[in-house]
Amino acid sequence: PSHLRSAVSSSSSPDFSDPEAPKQPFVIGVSGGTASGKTTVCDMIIQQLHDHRVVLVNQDSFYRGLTSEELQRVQEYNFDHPDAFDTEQLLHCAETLKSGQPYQVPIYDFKTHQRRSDTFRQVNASDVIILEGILVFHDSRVRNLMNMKIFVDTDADVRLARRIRRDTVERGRDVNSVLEQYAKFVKPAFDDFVLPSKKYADVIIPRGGDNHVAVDLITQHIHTKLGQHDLCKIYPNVYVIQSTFQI
Ligand code: UZR
Ligand code: MG
Repeated sequence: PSHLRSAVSSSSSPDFSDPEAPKQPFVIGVSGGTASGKTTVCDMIIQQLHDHRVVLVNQDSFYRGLTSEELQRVQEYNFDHPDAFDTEQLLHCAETLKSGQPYQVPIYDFKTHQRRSDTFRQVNASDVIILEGILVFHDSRVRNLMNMKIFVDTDADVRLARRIRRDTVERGRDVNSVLEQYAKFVKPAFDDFVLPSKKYADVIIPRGGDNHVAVDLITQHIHTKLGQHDLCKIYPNVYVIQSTFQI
């Protein structure tokens, strides 16, 4: 019956057993609170998958640029709310890459809160696509594209300490504004949107990037899946494109 067929085709697990089935990239979602070590975990996975083509797409790239009115009152802007992202575009990007087509990912500037108008990052088709960000599990359509969902679970005090260091060093903020923003937006949005999405995770990694055992287990699983997948035959050129934004 057709309702059964559509239920099967919308499954997040491609059929690896059928040799005639179209080869699709393996899509991994990596979520977790701010400064939990998501980017570090992704970088470790990418390093250990050196024999496959891996691309990392950061949800941060899909922040909407602020209007001039929003910029004037930037302290009141909630960057941790799902509406701060262009989720339709993120979905389109993920679908395009999953179908094997390249995508031009926008480049967001955290200092000006604007997208760069002069350039973008070309992301090519690959064996593995990693979607990383605080709210990548929020939208069910994006979530359903994922073959594996990882939640990086790091204590809030460790995350805040890292966040202060990163925002002052890399994102041009002062300590007071970081703390104010954390109390006003980051923490409430974590409780309201990020933490509830943890239930969708297949794997929860405690201690983030310090957890080498977890990353080993995850990459072992991906290797197994890609072996069944036999994608290396489609993409013989091995190289890695990394995100421009790092923790
Ligand atoms: P990660 N963010 C900014 O600080 N400025 C911006 O222009 C856009 C985003 C922050 C955002 C969120 N929140 O907590 C964080 N605030 O980037 C997400 N406040 O990035 O996942 O790397 O922590
Ligand atoms: Mg990051």
